[in-house]
Amino acid sequence: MPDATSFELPEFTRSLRAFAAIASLGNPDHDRWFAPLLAARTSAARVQGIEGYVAAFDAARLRKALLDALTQMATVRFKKSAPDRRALEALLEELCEPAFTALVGVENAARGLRPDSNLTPTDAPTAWTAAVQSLFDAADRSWSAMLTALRDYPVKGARPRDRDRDRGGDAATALLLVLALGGASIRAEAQHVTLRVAGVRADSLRAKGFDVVGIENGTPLVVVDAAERARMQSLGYSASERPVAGVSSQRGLALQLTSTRIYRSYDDPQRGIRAFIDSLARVNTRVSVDTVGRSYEGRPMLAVKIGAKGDSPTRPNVLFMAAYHAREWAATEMALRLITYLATAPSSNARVDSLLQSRDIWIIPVANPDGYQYTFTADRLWRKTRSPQAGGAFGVDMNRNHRSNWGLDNVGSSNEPFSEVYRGISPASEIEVRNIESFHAAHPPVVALSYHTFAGLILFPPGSTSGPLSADLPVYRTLAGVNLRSAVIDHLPGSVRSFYSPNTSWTLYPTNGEYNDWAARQYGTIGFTPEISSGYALNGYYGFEFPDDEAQLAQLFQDNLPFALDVIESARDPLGYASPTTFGRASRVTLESVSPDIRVTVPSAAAPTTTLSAPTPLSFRLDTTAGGKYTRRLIASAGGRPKVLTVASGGFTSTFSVLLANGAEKDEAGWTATRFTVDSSSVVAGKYSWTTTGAGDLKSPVITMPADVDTVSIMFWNKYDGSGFSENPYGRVLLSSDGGATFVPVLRVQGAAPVWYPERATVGGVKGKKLVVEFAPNGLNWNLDEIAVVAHTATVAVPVGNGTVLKPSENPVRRGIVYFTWPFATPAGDLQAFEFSGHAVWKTTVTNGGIIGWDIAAAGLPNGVYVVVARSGGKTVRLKLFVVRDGR
Ligand code: 0X9
Ligand code: ZN
Ligand code: CA
Repeated sequence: MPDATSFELPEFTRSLRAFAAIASLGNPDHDRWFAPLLAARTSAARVQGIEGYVAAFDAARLRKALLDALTQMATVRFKKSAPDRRALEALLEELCEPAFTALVGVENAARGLRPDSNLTPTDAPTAWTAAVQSLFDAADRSWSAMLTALRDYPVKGARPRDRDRDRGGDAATALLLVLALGGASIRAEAQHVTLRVAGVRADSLRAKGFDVVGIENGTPLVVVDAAERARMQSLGYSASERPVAGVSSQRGLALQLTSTRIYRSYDDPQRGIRAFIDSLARVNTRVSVDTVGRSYEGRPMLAVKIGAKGDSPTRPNVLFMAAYHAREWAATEMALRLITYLATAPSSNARVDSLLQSRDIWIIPVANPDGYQYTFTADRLWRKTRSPQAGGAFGVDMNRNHRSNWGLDNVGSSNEPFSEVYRGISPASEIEVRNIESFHAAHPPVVALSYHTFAGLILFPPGSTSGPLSADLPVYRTLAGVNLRSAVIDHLPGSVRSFYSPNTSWTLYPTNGEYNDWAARQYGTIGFTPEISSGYALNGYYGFEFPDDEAQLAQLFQDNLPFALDVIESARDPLGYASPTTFGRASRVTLESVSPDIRVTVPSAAAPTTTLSAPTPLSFRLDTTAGGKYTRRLIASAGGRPKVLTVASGGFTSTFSVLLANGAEKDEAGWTATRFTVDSSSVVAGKYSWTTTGAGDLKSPVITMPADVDTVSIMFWNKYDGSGFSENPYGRVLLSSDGGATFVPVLRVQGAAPVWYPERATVGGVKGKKLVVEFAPNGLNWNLDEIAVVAHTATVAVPVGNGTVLKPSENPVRRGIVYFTWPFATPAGDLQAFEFSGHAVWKTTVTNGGIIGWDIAAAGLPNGVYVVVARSGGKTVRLKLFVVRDGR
């Protein structure tokens, strides 16, 4: 604790970024600006005691010195033209507003040190020190802003390195215009712009904390404010402004920001969202309005409830949200249109009618009202909230602020307050995020959509690190679909997407503290982040600024409506849902991999009693990191590639036969590889994997399907380096069922998968067919390993045990494998089979009850009569089994 008479003066300059930036070295303006502060620091260090400190940081003197510095900057540039000089001075003063505001803070804090102050003698020095630190931070921030602006006004005769390296320059020019028009409320310097940054990869920019929002012909698009732009320049990147279709480059003018035709600001008393929703609720009995709390600046966070007013336990909850990110106006339009659609659908619309009666539906059209309003009044590309943060920064990225995986790493979010993906000082530091989390506690959603823009994606968890897949993947896939049959088809003219790519979130990029991961972990919510719209219309790139145009917004809504309705409908029984849009439906057992480990997902309820055999029982673990409210993933190490795999789960047994496997190993002949080569630098199993740099193909030999097996799965492990921002490059898997004459695509991968993970495609109707599998990249650098072609041999129902009788899957036994339902309540014991002579032919230890398979075929046993005996804790149950297999 510092006491009032003597306390240590901190360094103050240590945390300053711009102060120490390379770009500022040897810059005379830099020295002009920081000199008064450094001088104050130096003279404070020479004295002892508060009075001396306060005198050294005398606010009035510092204000004058700083203003003098600005005058000098303007004077060296406009020696002859007084109006230009005054305009530049005014601009610089605007840019330095944070510093001048912080000076007021120092002044007030100094007052607290006076003997007549009512602050305690211990608090006052702390407050004063903090105020001085804020002054340094604000000065630093101001310098960043000035650095960019001053580049547009090179000093004549100065060395070229002091000159502009990137003449984008619009921001400063626009600002002068604003100033010239007199008193417009918008400060252009504060506005974000979109830059093209050539010659650097998106992931390196992301790693440096930049807000990469797209990739255009390989060139990243980055949204920056003045300080970020300066930082970008100081790193030596060559950046140029990306014009936005249909948007004037002089949007700094208040007029252009607020005069929207379709879009609604939050606060506008006539057309604003609050006004709109209030009036809708007044005239429409299906609509009621609630607030989930207030934003930092005190705006009510409106939640529109459609249908019955209250939350009934008999109606599953559905939640829609939009505008976690302030600038994503089209997402809010989507939510508003959904409200209107549901509220006004005619009662003859039987589907909507029944959904409204049987679901509790909430829609929060603006999750971040302060930021959203700010995009109408000050900065069209503002993303975060508007709460003040350390060092004079504003706002936190709400989609980095949730309480799960918060701050996991600095790739998926930033600890730097000025960053666009700042995660906040602590988990759920933002009142808006806390309000949303409390809403979930009160009304846990079974399913949820958090609408964002733009990229044409339907993302679902997990998203914090590359590689893992949700155990509820079958449910996410049913609703969102796959690339070859997505839930959302993009019909917008000029769009660069034809469909929204449904995928696990990390295929865009990993993030942490995001909404879907949190809701899935906390409430098992099946949540999606649709990144609606592609960012391009007929007249080119619009990015976050989707055209303010009724026809196009109406089309955007129409494209996204089927998925929204499916999500509402699925809430009754997500696992059992059959989507009319994707034609997807979760199967009882989903096989994800047979090698190097066996991975299956089964319904959660059946997971504890599921058994795997290949053909003898395998021990397995539950994938506990993958979540899974509806299905769970079991992982067993196969110890080599299995030939047959049996999954006995929930009263059914499914048998899979591996028809063909290939892992690029030396002894695996029969595949034809064109521009696919073997690679030993990264493998899933064995010594090699397949690799290709974007072209060629890889074909299997002909595989004959068994005459009585209809369905086949092609499964493999892969990684690839496409981009979540575009449909290209991609890779496809094609299947021929006529021995290689013709092929149809059965799977398409795209996005960024920097680590190995398993993919699969399942195809029916191939009984007895001659199959050929082909991998065909389209510009994709693609690695493949452990490819397996697996026949879905059989699924049979097994009767449930009653405690006294051992029940087989069939008797007499006609198949190769017979399954028994463990008859005891106690899970451990053993199961044996004896020839009628009494000779034991099979024994297995049972640890976890369930369904146990006996592979008679693999054991090569003849037809005849066997006695099967189950024993557990002194109890014994016997069964006489007749084996009558064909030709034995
Ligand atoms: O970065 C985000 O929060 C979202 N994209 S946006 O352009 N609207 O900002 C995507 C988040 C999806 N989750 C992961 N990628 N993990
Ligand atoms: Zn977003
Ligand atoms: Ca291999």
